[in-house]
Amino acid sequence: MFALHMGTNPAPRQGLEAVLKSVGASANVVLITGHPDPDALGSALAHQRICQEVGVPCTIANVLPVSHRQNRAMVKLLNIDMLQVTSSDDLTPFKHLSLVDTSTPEPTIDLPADLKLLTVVDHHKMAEVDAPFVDIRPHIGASSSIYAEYMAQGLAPLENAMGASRVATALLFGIQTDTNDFQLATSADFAAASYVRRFCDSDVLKRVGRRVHSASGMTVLGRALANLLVVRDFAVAGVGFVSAGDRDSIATTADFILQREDLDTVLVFGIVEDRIDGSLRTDSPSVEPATFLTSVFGKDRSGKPYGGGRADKGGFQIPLGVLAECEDKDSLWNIVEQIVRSRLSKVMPEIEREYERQHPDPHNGHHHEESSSGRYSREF
Ligand SMILES: [Mn+2]
Repeated sequence: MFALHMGTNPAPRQGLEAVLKSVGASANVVLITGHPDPDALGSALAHQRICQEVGVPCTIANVLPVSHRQNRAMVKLLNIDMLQVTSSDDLTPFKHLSLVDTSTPEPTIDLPADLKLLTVVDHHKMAEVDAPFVDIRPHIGASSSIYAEYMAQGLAPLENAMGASRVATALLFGIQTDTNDFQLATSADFAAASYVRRFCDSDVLKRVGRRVHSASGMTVLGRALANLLVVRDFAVAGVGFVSAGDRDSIATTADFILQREDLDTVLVFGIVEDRIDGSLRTDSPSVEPATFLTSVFGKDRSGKPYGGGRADKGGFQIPLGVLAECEDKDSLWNIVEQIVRSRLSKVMPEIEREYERQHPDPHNGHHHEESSSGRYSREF
């Protein structure tokens, strides 16, 4: 009876409050989908605070680790307490599930059959979700903006001092991150940000806001720059083996290279655990990341594309299957590099020629083991 769609109801916040109050003291869990990012974390903290106000015990949980260094700094400096869930057993103490910044539960874990979906607050694509409270607003820049709006409208308002600054700071990071530092912000995002800003912890804002690059992230960047293949305004760079904890350095490297003035599309890829993992960044009005990645890498056997994305960025993951067991890391990397290059040359034939030009081999144009041996085998 409280189901709300697309924020058309004049005051979704009353709906959320009523639904939470209706469950009494039964335990709620906000299970974050994917690697926790600032928007999910900000929304989760806000949800937890609202639960506290209405007397519902609420735990924030995650399955995948916080992988981006800046996000780890945020979790640490804001003291965000999360339950690390590894199996569905960890979720049995909870009666109700709340989803923030997504309408799909984490797919890598089976949910207990009796865990009921209670609330969904999201700003991604409209989805058919069956829950007592659903507030999905595809036109807003961040889920954190939606939660900030509930608070501004009087649901656990930040004016009540208790724990306000960490929630406000997390919400601001969420809005800032998902709107690309406000470049994509709507008026609702600006209104939300200006409401939370005055409650923020300025010191934490300064400390987390500083872009942090790890030493290994710098190494990834260095490898990418050393291996950059440029064809007109497009660049591709393979970075070799990257540890799971440093996966985001592939994305930050692509962001960095895109700043080169003569480039408008950048693809960076490496091997992370048992897959090829890559990031695409583009400023080009004619490149649509999801379409580009599908035309290059195609789809898996179930018809799902290996990559996807939004207007200016995308990512792809291609499982290596049994090849991942290959002990000879240099050979495996050579194969992966060759595959990505040959896939790209389907849409951009000049790539192969540019590679040959950069790697002249007097003996055989197709073997480069000697020149690349040992360069990428060390994971960092
Ligand atoms: Mn978001």
